[in-house]
Amino acid sequence: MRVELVTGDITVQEVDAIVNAANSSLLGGGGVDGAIHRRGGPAILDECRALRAGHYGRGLAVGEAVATTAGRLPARWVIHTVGPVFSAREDRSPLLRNCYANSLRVAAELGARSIAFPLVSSGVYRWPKEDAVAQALAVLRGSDVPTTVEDARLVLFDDATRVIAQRLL
Ligand code: AR6
Repeated sequence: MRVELVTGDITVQEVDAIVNAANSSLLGGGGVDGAIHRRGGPAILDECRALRAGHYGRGLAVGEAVATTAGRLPARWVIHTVGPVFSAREDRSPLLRNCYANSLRVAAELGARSIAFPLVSSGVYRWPKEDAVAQALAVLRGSDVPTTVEDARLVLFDDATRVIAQRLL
């Protein structure tokens, strides 16, 4: 799997699947989540509501991933995942890595060959950006997740974060 760093907005990425930094409710929020629902239109929220009415009655657990349509976005699917809220007292990094690994597994079930990830947990959930990049790359550059994905993009929202990521890559 090729790993590429990109600066910009995840909603405009022309890939098979984009990953949403969602919350357990699956019913929307700010940051990446807000941008995806705004640009993708109501079809995404409709499918999220259907998930909540079915298998995900209690919502999506931290570290798990589930797919919906991407509505009007250029991508075919949105893979929703829930990052952990950063804690200085407790190491929640295995949960953060699960977000990437489980998103790749869902991508494999869909047959997606390209995927774009935001830097999960590094916004509202306050994960320090440099470590968030390190956790993402540990999974994306590791070889233990079976997937159909050939191209993975890590989409950084600003140049400062991209510089950090470039150094780590
Ligand atoms: N494209 C790419 N990256 C973005 C974009 C965008 N359009 N917008 C923000 N970022 P966040 P979290 C960056 O807060 O920390 C929501 O309310 C941002 O600068 O979107 O996992 C959900 O509903 C940051 O580096 O996700 C949850 O309640 C990174 O994306 C909660 O926030 C992630 O920031 C999830 O918080």
